[in-house]
Amino acid sequence: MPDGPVFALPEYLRRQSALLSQLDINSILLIPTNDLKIRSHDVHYPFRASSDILYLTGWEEPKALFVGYHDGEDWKTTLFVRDNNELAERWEGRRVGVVGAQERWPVDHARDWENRLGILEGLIQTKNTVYIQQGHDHDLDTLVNRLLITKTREKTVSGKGPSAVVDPSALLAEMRIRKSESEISIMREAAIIASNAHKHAMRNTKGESNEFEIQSLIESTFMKNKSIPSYGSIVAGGDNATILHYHANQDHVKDGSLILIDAGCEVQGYASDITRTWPVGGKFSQVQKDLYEIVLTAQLDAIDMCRPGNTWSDPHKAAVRSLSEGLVEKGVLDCTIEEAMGENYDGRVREFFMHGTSHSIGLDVHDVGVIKPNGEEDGRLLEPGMVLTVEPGLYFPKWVENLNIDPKFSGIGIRIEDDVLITDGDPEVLTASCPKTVVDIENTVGKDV
Ligand SMILES: [Mn+2]
Repeated sequence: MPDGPVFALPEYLRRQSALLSQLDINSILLIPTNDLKIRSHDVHYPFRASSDILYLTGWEEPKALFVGYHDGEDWKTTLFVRDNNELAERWEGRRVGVVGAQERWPVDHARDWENRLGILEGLIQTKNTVYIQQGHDHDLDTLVNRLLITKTREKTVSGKGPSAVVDPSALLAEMRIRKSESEISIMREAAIIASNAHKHAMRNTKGESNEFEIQSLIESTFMKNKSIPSYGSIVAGGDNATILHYHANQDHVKDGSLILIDAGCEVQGYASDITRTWPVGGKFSQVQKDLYEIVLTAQLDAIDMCRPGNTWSDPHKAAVRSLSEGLVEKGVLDCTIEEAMGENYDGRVREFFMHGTSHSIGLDVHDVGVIKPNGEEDGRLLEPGMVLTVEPGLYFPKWVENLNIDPKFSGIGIRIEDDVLITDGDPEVLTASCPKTVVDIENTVGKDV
């Protein structure tokens, strides 16, 4: 049971007031955490608090609700939490409880979650607008919608009651896209643990293996460092690497094959996301090396575009251009560079690289944040404090017909992904300690020290 939230209280108070100050004082803010979900009969999926409640309060337990409202003088906050209950805690685990939340979490008041509906009904009736994230707390949604319907009618008579329901997610997303110093330091830690996990897997694989065994090397490193996977690890040998979101991880991997591992961890709520592709036998074949170098050059070119003032799509454009040049120069594609790249970065290369190059990363591995807040064609400008992935790839599935490439390339999938912090100066690659060049990889795979 935590003694308090991850960050010092003033950081949360700053975030809360940055959000609340954007709202009309005649409104109320309701941020419920995620609901518990059944996996199978009596068993739940592991609980993960909603990223927004983590962002605003650091509260990690289920059945919680953050409330902000203006009392005429100032914004006030209440956190509804499960109260202490000896019997329930003997079954399910210790709880911080109402008193603990009141004393150690960044809110004015803490209350018992069970009483939230009764306490909030009267308060909501005095407000014009309800800012709520619906879909997490069914009873709360029902209350708000009932008040909206009945009070809209009554409002015409008494002037009381809410007349609008607004989702505050976009406001939170805009705040979360820029990371604070303390968030960045946790993200560095998540990046280093994940880098070490990939290194550990490389070192401890010597020739043929199984996807699940290599997965265990990765995830045991996460666990040893008090972290968990931030998404389902992708451990894809040979042709499986051509499936973008492969997650079966059950196959044998032959010596001579490449293995593509897309796996990151979560540390105190913050994600890392790394992909490395390497030969299980420790030595790239010439064909593998040629394709790998094309992807690596594209990734380095894209990382170099991660600078303030560049647009969100500049790294992607650099990757598409670089892959096109590489594929034509190495004779993989029998066309001009222009044809490979396409006028709008949509040429033939997109047959083999069909995903985006970057996504924001933070409390969510595919983090929130509107990329085109004002409809910008090339996306918003990059700013210091933003963290994004850079992950170009090439995929030549054996089983897809009419790919129109030399069969020697088929059955190969390569992706290289790092997490990159935008700074005032050069981009900071948070996952830089994870081997990436051909030489570094060949010097690591199978070389447990
Ligand atoms: Mn990613």
